[in-house]
Amino acid sequence: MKIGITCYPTYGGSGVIATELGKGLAGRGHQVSISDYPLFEYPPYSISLAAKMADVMLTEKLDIMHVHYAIPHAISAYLANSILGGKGKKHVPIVTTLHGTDITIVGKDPMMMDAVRLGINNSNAVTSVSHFLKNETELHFSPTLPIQVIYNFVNHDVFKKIHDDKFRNVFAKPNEKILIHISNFRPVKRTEDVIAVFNLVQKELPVKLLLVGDGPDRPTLEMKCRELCICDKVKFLGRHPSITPLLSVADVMIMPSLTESFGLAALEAMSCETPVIASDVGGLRELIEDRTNGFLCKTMDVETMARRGTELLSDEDMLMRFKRSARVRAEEFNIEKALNEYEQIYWALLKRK
Ligand code: GMT
Repeated sequence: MKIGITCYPTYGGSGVIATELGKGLAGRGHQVSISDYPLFEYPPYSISLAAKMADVMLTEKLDIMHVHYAIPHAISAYLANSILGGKGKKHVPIVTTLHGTDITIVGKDPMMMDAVRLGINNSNAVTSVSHFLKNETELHFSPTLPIQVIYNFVNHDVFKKIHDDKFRNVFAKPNEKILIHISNFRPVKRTEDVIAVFNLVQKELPVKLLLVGDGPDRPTLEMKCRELCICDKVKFLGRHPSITPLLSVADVMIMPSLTESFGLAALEAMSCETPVIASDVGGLRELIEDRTNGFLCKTMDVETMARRGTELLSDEDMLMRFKRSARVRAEEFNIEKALNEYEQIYWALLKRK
């Protein structure tokens, strides 16, 4: 098949999933083109994108256009098909994968409601990355199409624990534990809770915190660390192209988000044998098994998160058990399964064409 894939060219799980899906499909002999046209960085993004999509659909004779996010990508794809229709050309079937932010946050803005619905209902197939997101979408948008859940995945050979004591020594002494948080530091990630939890844990045991990523809340966090006098224990590492070495030196990840439609960073951590203390929300409930390979705590309940963190980090047997179980659980979210499910959708649409 010839498949076009569109995603946000930014740091984030949806871009990772779209890219890995493209690589996986190419590995199975499909021809895949991923849109990374530089014009997309500038307004009017959706219209430029639609024009580019129509061009690629036509010149590459695409069989399928797979877009990640309803807004604006599904709407751009719909527009692209209208451009093709205007030229008397055939529509290309659109597959839309919902990743969350447009549904859970922007989608609830009444102004955007109809636009999101337009994108979803003009797709030929819609998938979501968790049951939580499927239910949210059905509740708020009453889509006309059934939504199929296809869980996110990781490459378990890439996200695999690397044993490197020398690298670990860069961040912590042998007697110190390491907590890690990775995100884009948006308010939804509750990074202030990461600092609050860490502050409580570091009062109980020797521990360091690695903060990976960047975003709007970072300056506030840096100030908070100064206020709490914990700067020597917290490392702001910024964005990293390869996070496996960092996940591998960490003992526990903390993800106190207000919501996560899936929580790909948690899956990546688990694949590197790093258990996760997370909020009991969204898709995280479908990934983390509470008290087995992580802890699910009430959102913003930093005391409980800190208690669980201290408990886990100070009990070597329990920590080993959780680490092993995290990897076993992560292996259930594998790319082959996801590729089969996406391919089935593509073939069914091609048959209908
Ligand atoms: O969470 C973000 O800010 C980034 C966003 C993205 O576009 O990657 O993440 C969303 O999609 C990921 C991939 O499916 C999910 O793992 C994240 O849970 C989801 N973010 C939210 O729901 C807040």
